[in-house]
Amino acid sequence: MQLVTLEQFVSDRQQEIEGATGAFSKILRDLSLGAKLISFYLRRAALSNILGEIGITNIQGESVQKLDHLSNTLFRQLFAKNPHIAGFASEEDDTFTPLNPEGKYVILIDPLDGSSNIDVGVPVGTIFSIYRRQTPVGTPCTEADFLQGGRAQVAAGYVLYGTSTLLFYTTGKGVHGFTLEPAAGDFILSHPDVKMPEKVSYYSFNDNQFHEWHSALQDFISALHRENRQSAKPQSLRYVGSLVADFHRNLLKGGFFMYPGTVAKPEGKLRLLYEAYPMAWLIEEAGGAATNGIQAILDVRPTKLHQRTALFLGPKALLEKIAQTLQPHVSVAKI
Ligand code: AFP
Repeated sequence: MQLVTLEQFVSDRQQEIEGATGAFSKILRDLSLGAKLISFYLRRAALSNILGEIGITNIQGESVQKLDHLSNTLFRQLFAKNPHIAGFASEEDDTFTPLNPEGKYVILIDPLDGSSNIDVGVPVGTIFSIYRRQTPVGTPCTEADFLQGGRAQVAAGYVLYGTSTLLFYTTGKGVHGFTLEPAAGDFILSHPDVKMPEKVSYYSFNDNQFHEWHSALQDFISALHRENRQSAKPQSLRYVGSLVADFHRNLLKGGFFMYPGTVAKPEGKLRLLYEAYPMAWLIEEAGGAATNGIQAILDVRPTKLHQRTALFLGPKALLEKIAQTLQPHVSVAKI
């Protein structure tokens, strides 16, 4: 078997990002270094007194875990030293941080997604998204550089800290996955050009909110359950509660994920910029689809850094069916 490292793979494909000059390789190198360090911290977290909460609440209203803080600080420090990165925005921070005015790119990150799972050893992840800045090089970046919309991403990906540490990314030329070889300390190509199966083997959602969803969505899911009961090969429920882990399983095995809004809170829980855009691009590149129930996520216009959205991820045919079901109720549910 030929071993191809992430560094080699990216450097061979520099031209995938139009006009790239080695900057993208350096950004991915920082991302992968951050991922290796977080992977190391997570493995010995219970032994290093870095589990548990810090005692503060972040901009999302969520309690900050020690490892959230550590991961956020780590990425900020790595990116601050990278001359190609003009600014950094994180799900953990109130607002974006301008970094190097000479940088051409801005980066958005969810440093440790699913962090309520850390204390119990359940997989968590990092999600990232990179844009070419809009404002002139040589000036401090502005919020507009981060609010360009999902179709302006130049790279997006995630790291899954699971039984292995995996890094999957896209630059719009397919989705490629790498596995961390701990002895060598390198990410090695393990999943070239991933395509999502059409068949839905798993469905993933938190049905605790079933009765708060719009009735059209309740009816759709009840019908799915009925079909499953009659099927010789029913779909199985798998829900980790870490988006990266749920996404990754469904991408490789074939599945459907949703985190819809409720009638009272139609905007849902997940973040458009840090979670939905990167996952939407990845799944589209793998042959699937991502919507907010009705509209393609990548076409949803961003208005603020911490905007939330309903999120549906899965094979195109299924998401089209859901969109047809929800469309007549859009004015009621604002899903
Ligand atoms: P935490 O980072 O607070 O654990 O939230 C994880 C997450 O943003 C996403 O990764 C999950 O898909 C989703 O929330 C799970 O939310 P529920 O716990 O409400 O099901």
